[in-house]
Amino acid sequence: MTTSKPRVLVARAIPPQVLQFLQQHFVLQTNEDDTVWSHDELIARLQGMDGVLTTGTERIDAQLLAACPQLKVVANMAVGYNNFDVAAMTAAGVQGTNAPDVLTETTADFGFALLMATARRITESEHFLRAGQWSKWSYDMFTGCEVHGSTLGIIGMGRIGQGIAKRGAHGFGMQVIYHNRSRLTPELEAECKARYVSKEELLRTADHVVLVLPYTPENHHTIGAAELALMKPTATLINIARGGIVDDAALAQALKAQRIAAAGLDVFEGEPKVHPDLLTVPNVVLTPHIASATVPTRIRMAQLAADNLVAVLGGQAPRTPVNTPDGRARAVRWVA
Ligand code: 8YV
Repeated sequence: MTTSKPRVLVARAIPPQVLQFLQQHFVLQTNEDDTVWSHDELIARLQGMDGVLTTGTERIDAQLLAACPQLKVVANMAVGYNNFDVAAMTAAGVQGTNAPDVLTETTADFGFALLMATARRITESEHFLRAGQWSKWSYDMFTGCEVHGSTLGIIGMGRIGQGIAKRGAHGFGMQVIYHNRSRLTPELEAECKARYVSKEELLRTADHVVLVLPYTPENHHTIGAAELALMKPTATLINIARGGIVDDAALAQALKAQRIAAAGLDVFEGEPKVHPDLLTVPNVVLTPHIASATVPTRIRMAQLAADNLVAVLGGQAPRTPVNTPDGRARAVRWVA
């Protein structure tokens, strides 16, 4: 009897140890140059593939699914999966998976780091120093916003939001308020020392507003000019969620006019492009979508995506599914 291994495409560069692991299980096509393929190129490369490991950059939509009828599983190396058309995947019998949990604490650390950098003007003052502009100490040089004891407002209270709440409440004595689609259980609220409020109350009262919600059509421009106008002029806004949740043009205007004190952004509308006005205002800290970027976490994320591919293509349930295409699942047709 001949044995055949499933065919898997790894759409971007991933940690080499995870690539080696995948090589043991599959006939692999890789992208070690880490080229960002166009949608058409991705479709072309997916011909004959049973599974694919994606990152948030690759869009999996109805057109792609129709052009790749043999595809059975798409494993995203990201907790967010707004690059998936989940309904189309379910209808096509394609299993989607994401990579939650393994990045929660790392991403919460980064959210807090970005908040601190923004409130205390770390990058702005470093640029000033590097530019040779530091000639003397002054009492009001780079005075920022208080972090300890202030009010932390979190919009999107999933695992990462809860991690940020705990850091703020327990580490920095902050009053934590949150807004979410659904309230946490009383036990979780107590653990996070967090109080549920309306979005409007949060925007009006928080000293630091942190966005950690998933990007969905309903969440498009959750923060626009009207919401920014509700915020305190001394407040900061931190976005580690997704581009598109904030109206970046409106934010740039608000920062320029100092309608809010400062912002910290790790994600952008249309990234890797950044709204040009954000690049010219001083009171914003900008980072290139690195909230989960530590070596161990990126390995864990890739390994979880790889484990999901092995499970699904071996006829098992994935560890972290995002849909249930049961009944209509595309057949697993090779003999291992
Ligand atoms: C990823 C992220 O690095 O997990 C997510 O949702 O935004 C990041 O951790 C990025 O999406 C690449 O896959």
